[in-house]
Parts: sequence; C-alpha cells; structure tokens
Amino acid sequence: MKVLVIGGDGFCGWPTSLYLSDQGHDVTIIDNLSRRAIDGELGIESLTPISSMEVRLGAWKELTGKEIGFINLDLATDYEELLNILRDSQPDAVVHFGEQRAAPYSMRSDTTKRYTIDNNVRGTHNLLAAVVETGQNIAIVHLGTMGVYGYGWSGSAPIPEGYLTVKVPTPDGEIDREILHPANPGSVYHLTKTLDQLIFAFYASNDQLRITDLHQGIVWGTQTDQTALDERLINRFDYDGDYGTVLNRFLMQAAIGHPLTVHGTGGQTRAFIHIRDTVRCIEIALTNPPEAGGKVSVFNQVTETYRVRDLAQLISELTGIEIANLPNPRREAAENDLNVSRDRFLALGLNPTTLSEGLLEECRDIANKYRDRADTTKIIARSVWKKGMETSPDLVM
Ligand code: NAD
Ligand code: USQ
Repeated sequence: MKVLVIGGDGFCGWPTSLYLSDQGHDVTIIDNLSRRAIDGELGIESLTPISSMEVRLGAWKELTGKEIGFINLDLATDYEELLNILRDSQPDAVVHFGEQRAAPYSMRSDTTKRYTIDNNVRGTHNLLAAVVETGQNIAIVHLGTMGVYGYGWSGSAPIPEGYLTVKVPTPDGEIDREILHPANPGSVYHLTKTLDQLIFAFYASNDQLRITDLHQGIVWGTQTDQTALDERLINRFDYDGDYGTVLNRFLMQAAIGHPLTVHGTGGQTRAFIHIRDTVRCIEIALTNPPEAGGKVSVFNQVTETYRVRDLAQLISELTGIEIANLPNPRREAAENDLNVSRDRFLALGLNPTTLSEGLLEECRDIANKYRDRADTTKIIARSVWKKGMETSPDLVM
C-alpha cells in the first residue's frame, strides 16, 4: 500500500512510518518540522537525542534497505503543493498525525491558542479539500483523541466508539437517531479535534470520502522494535510541562529522582495506550477502511484506563520516589471515572500491550540513560487554563 504519513517526524508518526515501511508499505513522510521548532521556542529538547530527518532516513535505508520518502510541507498553508503531491504520488491512503497536540501548549497564550486552531483546523480541511479535488479514492486515517468526549458526560455508561443512539421526542412519539457523541473538549487543542470531527462528517457525507478517526488515549513508552534498532532511529521522549504526558513524565521523574508531579488529588482517570500498539492500530485502520458513502469510521484507540494517583503510587512503590501533589494548572474535574468501549480494534485482531513492570522499566531505563540531557527547570507544568491560576513555587530538588 502506498501511504503518506503527515506528521511522520513526531512521537507517534515516526515509529508508525518505520513500522509501516517494515511491513512492506511504500511510505512517504510529510512534515514541516514544526514540533522541532516548538522545542526551540520553549528552550527544550527531547530527552532522547533525536536525529535529523536526513540521518533518520539514511540510517533506516542502511539498516533495512528500505526507503522512506520525505517532503517538508506545511499542511495548513502549502495547499497547492499538497494537491500536486497527491496528484503525482496517487497514494492509497494518508495518515494524518500533523497537528499541534499539546493541551498545555494550546492554553499557554493567545498566540498559541490561535496557532493551534489555525494549524489544526486549516490543516485537516486542506487535506480533505485536496483529496476531493484529486478525484482519487484515497482513504484517510486521522488521529483524534479520547478528549473529544470529555470526562463523565454520560455517567457510568461506557463511552461508545464515536456515535450515540438517542431518543428524539416528536409529536408522533419518540424516534431513534444516531448522532456523534456530544463534544466536550477540555482545552483549545481538544477543541480542534472536535472541530475536525465535524469537518470529517461533512466530507464523508458530501463527497463520500473514506475517513477513519481514531480517538486515541494518552500514548506512553518510547521505543518500538524498529526505533530500537539503532540510536539514530530513536523516538522522541517529551518530559517538559507542556508536551510531556503524564506516565512518561512520571517515569522520567523517577529516573532522575524528581518528586512525581501529580496535579491536584490525582483523581483524574484517563485512557492509555503503549506506542507499540499505536503503530499496530494504524496499520489495522489502514487495512480496514470504511466504504465510500459510509459514515466516518470511529475507533477508540485505547487499551487501559488508569487514575493518575494510582500510576504515581505504582511508580513510587517501584522506585521509592515521593509523590508531590501540586496545584492543578488545568480546569478539569478533580475526580472522574472512565469506562471506554474498545471493541473494534480487539475484533480486528489487536492484542493489547498492557502496563507491566517490564515495560515501565524499559521506559525508565531509557530515561535513565539520557538523564543528563534533562533540564529540571522545565519539568513543572506552568501553562494555566485561565489567567490567575498561575501556580506553584518551584519544587525543591
Ligand atoms: P508530535 O507533536 O510529536 O507530532 C506531530 C507532528 O506533526 C510533528 O512532527 C509536527 O512537526 C507535525 N506537524 C504539525 N503541524 C503540521 C503542519 N501544519 N504541517 C506538517 N506537519 C505538521 O505529536 P504526536 O504525539 O506524535 O501526536 C500525533 C497525533 O496523534 C496528533 O494529532 C495528536 O493529537 C494525536 N494523539 C497523540 C497522543 C499522545 O499521547 N502523544 C494521544 C492521542 C492522540
Ligand atoms: N497530569 C498530572 N501530572 C503531570 C502531567 C499531567 O497530574 O505531570 C494530569 C493532567 O492534569 C491530566 C492528566 O494527567 O489530568 C493527563 O495529562 P497528559 O498531559 O498526560 O495528557 P493530555 O493533556 O490529556 O494530552 C495527551 C496528549 C494529547 C492527546 C491526549 C489523549 O498530549 O495529544 O490527545 O493525551 S486524551 O487525554 O485521552 O484526550
């Protein structure tokens, strides 16, 4: 299968590109390297030393004999170039990872709010408009997020995979209607994913585009079999207050002896998936596209749910590192339960990787190996959801 991977330089996109190439697919990465530029803007670096795209692709070819193409293009602004690429390369599918993905970064300032909306919404719309314009039957797989559903909206009922059947009262009695699950975004970033959903619904209906939207939970881990082949292929490991996600942050903090930064009581329950399952799920989605004229195919791409304080407790018990309950810089429910339907990937053969001591240790070993690259001043999350919530004094190391 010929696949374009937009955002293929990122944390999920890079291992996915290698995995798809390894499986024999013909892969070309499209990325504007904006994530690397944001590292520069924030004065941070991935904990792991990621190589330039040139070195990454050269190493992959040297080790496997397989070639991955690369095009530096901004999905949100370089529309004509995108159209030409689709026309020339005629891919079977496009995987769309190419968005600004950090909730804290999206809430950092009016500039980052506007950038996140402009980048993500324009990028998604450009892709769909270009696919329609080519007239080609290109399948689209997009990375959405579990956060589109919000937390606790439907009480203890499991969050369905995208759609909800509701009863609509009419003068002639109730009728059943299937609707997109109500959107309840918790940040400007999550808001962009809910806007993406409406764009997809429109183009699936109006233009019969074949679209899959993967509502992914928080990805943890860093290496896959392919990225572990050589240090030049290593995946990124974000640990800073904006881009680092909770479980990887705790593992990195444990590796350098930093108290585990639980926001508030840690009663937030979230969905998780290991990076090795992310790459498998993408291939399953690519090989099971919806029919033209069908609705958007939605999967919940999660394998487990955990409460933040339970993760902190687990890692604290494994490592002896203490837990610090910090004021929460976000506006979010202090406590929530989470019950998620995740049957579709299981039915298509996903064998979930679950959290285990071995995997936690593998990740902590990586953090440990590169601990000298950590900038401890960047660990505390400082982007706040509303002015006036500015938090907390520095943790004393
Ligand atoms: P990332 O920031 O590491 O990677 C995103 C990549 O997209 C980067 O390489 C960036 O340079 C590129 N990009 C951004 N805007 C672009 C544009 N306009 N044109 C071209 N390239 C652009 O993020 P990630 O963690 O790999 O996430 C990938 C996708 O998966 C995102 O859409 C994110 O919302 C979703 N997701 C991630 C997680 C997670 O825990 N990391 C969880 C759920 C969903
Ligand atoms: N949290 C802490 N301590 C920390 C970091 C986070 O307690 O040091 C808490 C947060 O307050 C939040 C929870 O952990 O309640 C999750 O935060 P996160 O940063 O791990 O994840 P989130 O902001 O939700 O975003 C990440 C990805 C995003 C993806 C999303 C999936 O960055 O791209 O869409 O996970 S989901 O959460 O399912 O919507």
